[in-house]
Amino acid sequence: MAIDYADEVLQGSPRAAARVMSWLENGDERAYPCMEKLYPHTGKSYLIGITGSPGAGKSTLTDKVARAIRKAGLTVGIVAVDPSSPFTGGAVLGDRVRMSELSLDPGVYIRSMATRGFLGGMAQATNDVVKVLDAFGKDIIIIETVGVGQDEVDIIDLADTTCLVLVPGAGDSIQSMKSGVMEIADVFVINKCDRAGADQLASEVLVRVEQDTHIKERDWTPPVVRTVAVDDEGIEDLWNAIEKHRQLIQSGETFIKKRRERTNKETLRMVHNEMFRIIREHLENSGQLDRFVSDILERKKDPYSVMRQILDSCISLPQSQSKE
Ligand SMILES: Nc1nc2c(ncn2[C@@H]2O[C@H](COP(=O)(O)OP(=O)(O)OP(=O)(O)O)[C@@H](O)[C@H]2O)c(=O)[nH]1
Ligand SMILES: [Mg+2]
Repeated sequence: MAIDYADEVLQGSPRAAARVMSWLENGDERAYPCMEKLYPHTGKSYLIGITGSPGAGKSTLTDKVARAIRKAGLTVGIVAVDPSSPFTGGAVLGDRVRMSELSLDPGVYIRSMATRGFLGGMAQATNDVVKVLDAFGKDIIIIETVGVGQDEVDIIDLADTTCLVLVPGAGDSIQSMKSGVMEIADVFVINKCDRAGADQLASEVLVRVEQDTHIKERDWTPPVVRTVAVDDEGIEDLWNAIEKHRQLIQSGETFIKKRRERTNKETLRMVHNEMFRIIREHLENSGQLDRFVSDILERKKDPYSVMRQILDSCISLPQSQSKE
């Protein structure tokens, strides 16, 4: 009899979890029935995003925070998205975490994801992998991602608490930061506080947080936590800050609202991805795409009406709706 991988995941098999995650990453359709079965068992994990520039110390922090979480008696899943940065030349595929003794702890599950090759995009793939870990029963899931000012920022939509890691003297000055980046942080982490300029950076961030607090009313003022991740300094403070945020948002409306927004986006994104995949496959396999492209190049047709024609032949929505 065929193995029911979803059942195995629910029973705590790390091998089954790995299998399902690989299917997800490879766009293997066997993942779908599994995910359908796993979905009712998701929504229990708390998601922490750790984001920041390449080499900011995200993996080191992830490793240390995961230990703090284990000390608190909770289990943890770690998803490292694009952890290998050409800038640091350092940890490849989460090695920094994987090499530590954490990886021997059955209460910890580590998954690295390369950023290329996902049909539905990185955000979707990460989302899916997080779901598997959620169904797998991990209390807390940490998502490490290089997300500052890049497309991956939407990964931040995933997290319940987002920690933005900044480093003194690394060009992380607040002025140079792209708009919108500061706003994503629920907790600011000034890492590498053993370096010069930490005080200045911390006060710049504080000033900025103050300003924001004046502009918009909010029930949470992002704290600024200082760490030296390599020396395990400030990790307790960071974990406490995350816990505080978790308590606040889990007790309020924000949590429900955030999760609703996330589910909304997720549903639309999945429809978008799947629809695109189906249409593209059809156009390519039937040779229609080639013909369209030739016609467009020869100016017999234009891409605008081709797009309409393709959509009209694919979906027969009422006219008023398809025009929206
Ligand atoms: N001096 C100092 N170095 C640190 C600190 N935290 C991390 N590092 C070092 O910074 C380098 C990058 O650390 P990582 O944890 O791999 O950083 P990262 O943000 O995960 O890097 P990418 O995933 O490649 O973007 C490593 O050499 C770490 O040892 C710190 O607090 N102080
Ligand atoms: Mg890393």
